[in-house]
Amino acid sequence: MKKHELNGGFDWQDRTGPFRLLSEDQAAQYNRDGFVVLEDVFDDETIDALLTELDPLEELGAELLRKHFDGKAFIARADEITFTVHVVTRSPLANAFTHSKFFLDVTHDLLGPDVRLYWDQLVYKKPGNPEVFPWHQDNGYTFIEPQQYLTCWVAMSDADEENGCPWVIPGAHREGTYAHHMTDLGWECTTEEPKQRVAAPVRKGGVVVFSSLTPHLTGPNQTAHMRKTYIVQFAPDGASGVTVQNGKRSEAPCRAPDRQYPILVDGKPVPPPGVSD
Ligand SMILES: O=C(O)CCC(=O)C(=O)O
Repeated sequence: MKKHELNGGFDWQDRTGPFRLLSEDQAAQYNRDGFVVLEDVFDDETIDALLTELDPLEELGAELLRKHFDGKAFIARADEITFTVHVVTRSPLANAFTHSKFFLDVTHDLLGPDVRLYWDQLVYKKPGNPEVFPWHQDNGYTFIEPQQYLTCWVAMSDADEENGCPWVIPGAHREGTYAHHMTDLGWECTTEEPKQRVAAPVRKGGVVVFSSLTPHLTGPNQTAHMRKTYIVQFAPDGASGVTVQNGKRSEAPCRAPDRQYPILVDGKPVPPPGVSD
């Protein structure tokens, strides 16, 4: 895979302890393979309460796509795969969820003491969708510096090889961001079958934790049921989006107040709005 034009002199930094949440083995797997699957993180009650609030937002978005965009906009296709972004701005429950102890601890372990929410989106893969979501790194969508941020792929339903769980190319995160090209299905960093790929099935309430630099895809959904995930991404405070236009480099800090808020400052939790510490 070819490197991204902005990826010069990247040096992967292994995360070292002491850890608040991860075991030494889990941290070693993250450093080596670029991902770790953590099962039974959230209970059914928590996930079901979120779904009650978030499913209507997804349905609204899919309906808008059908009504005004012939069912398709950018990489979303109403009856195959939808991306419902920034739900923290519309759902107090989702906002509070991003401040859960799990996220505070896992981001402390894998990013450091000062952390902001970077992005959140629901991704629903609809029954019978025959397409993969192609190999990509999350940092291939928008180039962020530092390149190492964190994706938590929260399973809102069981995800396996039949219905479109993530697959990763282990170890490939250590080279930094690769060049991506656009396809009808999304940005892609390789069209070749990698030497090794590993499936990351996960049960409802579990989380696939991976680096923004871990190349991953999700498979087709060959079942009659919707596969649902809530993707919650965190970046170290001070991260910026980088673009180059006509040879001029610009940086935009990831600090949108309504959706890129701090969750950890100096290792201490920042409570969600309306909750005092
Ligand atoms: O969950 C999916 O099916 C694909 C989503 C994904 O990989 C992403 O949004 O980066």
